[in-house]
Amino acid sequence: RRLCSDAAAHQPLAYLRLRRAIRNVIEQRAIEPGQTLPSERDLAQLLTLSRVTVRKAIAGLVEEGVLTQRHGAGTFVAERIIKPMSRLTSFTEDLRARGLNPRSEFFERDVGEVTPEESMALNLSPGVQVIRLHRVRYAGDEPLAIERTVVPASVLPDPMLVHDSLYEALEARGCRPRRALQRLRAVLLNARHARLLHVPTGSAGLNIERRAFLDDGRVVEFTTSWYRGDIYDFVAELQTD
Ligand code: 16G
Repeated sequence: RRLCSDAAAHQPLAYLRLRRAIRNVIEQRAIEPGQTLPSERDLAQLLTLSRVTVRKAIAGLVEEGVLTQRHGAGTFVAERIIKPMSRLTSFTEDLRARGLNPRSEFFERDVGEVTPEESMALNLSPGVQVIRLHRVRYAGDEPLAIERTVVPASVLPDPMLVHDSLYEALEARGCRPRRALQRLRAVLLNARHARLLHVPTGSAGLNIERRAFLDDGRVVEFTTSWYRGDIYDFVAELQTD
């Protein structure tokens, strides 16, 4: 019992504290994308931490895609947006973690009866209501992706509940998805998509479909996205069985 009330038990581990501190520094843009982080040894000395602690904190941020390492050249704040495929995060969370300012511009936010295609994608009965969001996703002024999302109205009854982040709106209703299936394919961006993303027609893009589920198996969202291929890296950690 005494162990449980010990203050030390509530202190996050040193490497987790350092990881948060480095993330804050990046979020505040004290180190810009592309710039190098001080070396492991310098950080350890400066902060009077062990090198093991520093290494663990940095490894965590590399795994998250916030930092990248080039052999012999050191550790950098990532320039391209590196998105781990195995983490169910939102656009807003991904950008904030990199010190960028996520924003959406909607061209459509409505409610309607599910179409046959949508009812298959979301596993819904014909006739039920869905909300639809169609938007361009920005980091500040720079467009990064186009997204078309369908959500059952039973999960989110009003599209106006989504101010900027869908996942925040879902979280507020206790409907944050726990699991998702995602398919990614290479595409050439058509004229319309290219114009919205401020890139030349025919530029490389990533077409991604995400079906996200609640614990009970109900589909929460079906989103089709077009991400800019010149900015995004999707990475996954692989393991043998
Ligand atoms: C990401 C998801 C998308 C989800 C959105 C929510 C991918 C490929 N897609 O863009 O499915 O709807 O995040 O972001 O990662 P939000 O909460 O910022 O609206």
